[in-house]
Amino acid sequence: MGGAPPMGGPPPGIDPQIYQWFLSVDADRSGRISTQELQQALVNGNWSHFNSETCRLMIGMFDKDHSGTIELHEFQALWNYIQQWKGVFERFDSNRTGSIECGELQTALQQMGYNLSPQFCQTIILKFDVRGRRCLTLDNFIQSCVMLKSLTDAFRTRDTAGTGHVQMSYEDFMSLAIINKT
Ligand SMILES: [Ca+2]
Ligand SMILES: [Ca+2]
Repeated sequence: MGGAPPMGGPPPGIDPQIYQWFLSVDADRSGRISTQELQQALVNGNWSHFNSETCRLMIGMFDKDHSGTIELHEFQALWNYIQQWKGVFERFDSNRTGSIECGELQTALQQMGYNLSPQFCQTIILKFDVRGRRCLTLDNFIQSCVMLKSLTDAFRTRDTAGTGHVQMSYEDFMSLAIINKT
């Protein structure tokens, strides 16, 4: 056979459902998904669209060929990732408000293995909740969890004795902050 796939069908090896989702996100039918298209396609529990930083962050994670956009072969991994976060978010949104409040965030972070104070949870919410609602929607929940993970990983590679304390140089600190800027 070979050649172009039949009209409307997915290319070989691509799940038909994933292909349909890809087509619905790829609004201009260019075969690539941009930050703007992803942002339009993803909604939070309160029907607001995802913020552009989270979309850029996720595209960066799954843009394996560094084209700046998500093509069909990269899309499945991105889509699964979003669905996983959605599941985590819904699990910890115990009062079903469509957002994660401070107490819920505290439980979530604890169960993810972070040892952080309630005050720190407040700080996260203040920093990431750009809408001023004192809670996190799915987009800024993903964004803050990704940042926490990469900062924690970076800390742990330096905290080889596992004491919770590291000594670091000024430049090392600055590099960490720049690398983890979301
Ligand atoms: Ca790409
Ligand atoms: Ca909630």
